[in-house]
Amino acid sequence: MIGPMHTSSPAVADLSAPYALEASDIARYRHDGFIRLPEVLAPATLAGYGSAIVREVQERTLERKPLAERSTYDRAFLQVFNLWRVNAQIAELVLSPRLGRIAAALMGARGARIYHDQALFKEPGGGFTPWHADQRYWPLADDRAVTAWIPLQDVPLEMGPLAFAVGSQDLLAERAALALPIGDESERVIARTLADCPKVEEPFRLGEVSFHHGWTFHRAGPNRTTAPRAVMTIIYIASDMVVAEPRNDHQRNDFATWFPGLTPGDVAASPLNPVAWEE
Ligand SMILES: O=C(O)CCC(=O)C(=O)O
Repeated sequence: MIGPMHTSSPAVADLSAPYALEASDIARYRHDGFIRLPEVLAPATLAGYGSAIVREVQERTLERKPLAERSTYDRAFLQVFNLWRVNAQIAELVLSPRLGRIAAALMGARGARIYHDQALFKEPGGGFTPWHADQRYWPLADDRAVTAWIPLQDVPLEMGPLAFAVGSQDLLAERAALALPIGDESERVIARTLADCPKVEEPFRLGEVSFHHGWTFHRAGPNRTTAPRAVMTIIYIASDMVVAEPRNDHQRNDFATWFPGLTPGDVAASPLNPVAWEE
């Protein structure tokens, strides 16, 4: 593993400075289950990290089937995990105090540690991302988990920006029925069940970052442009999060992959889960 570099470049300084998160932003996140924050990262900062992420994704996705031969899930995006482990420059972004501090404040936690990162690139002509909620995949003891969705270029509507069902993290009665694996069935059932739930689907500007709760239902439209939709995501958990007994096969797989060496009841602090920010 390569650890984060400690340089004094302007990009690193940008990643250390606190973001001016307002109490009203936190209240809105808790109410809506997500928040879109403008100007979290400077375009110049993102240009450098973005090129590194694009290079790593390209190298790791050379062999792929034509879109027409893939499942709905595999048409939605190219997915590359934990680039922070293999690229010291990308580790600066993923472990950045600026993003970690926002995540901790939104979760109401003393600190934020990394669950994992994922680059999610929607290819030109790539399909929609079906409705789903992330936390059905995660063996966590409580709901203090949040994903930062970081576009590496502007994302107009025709490129498939992330869209959210407002307040859907609080649909506790519906959760069991809607917690389907991501795919055609989740798209159909969740779209039908949440038909009356307000949705937010808006373009993203470069520098804007959204944060969504683990139980917020979300999707993204297809990429109808000729350019890839390059997005980096970072999943944070509370720094004192406890690992739970897995409740399904996906959680068993996640447990083995992201919490090596831990057993249920442990604090989720394997070597793969460093703290990005703590009070
Ligand atoms: O980027 C996408 O299309 C989906 C992202 C997503 O589901 C997530 O970040 O949880």
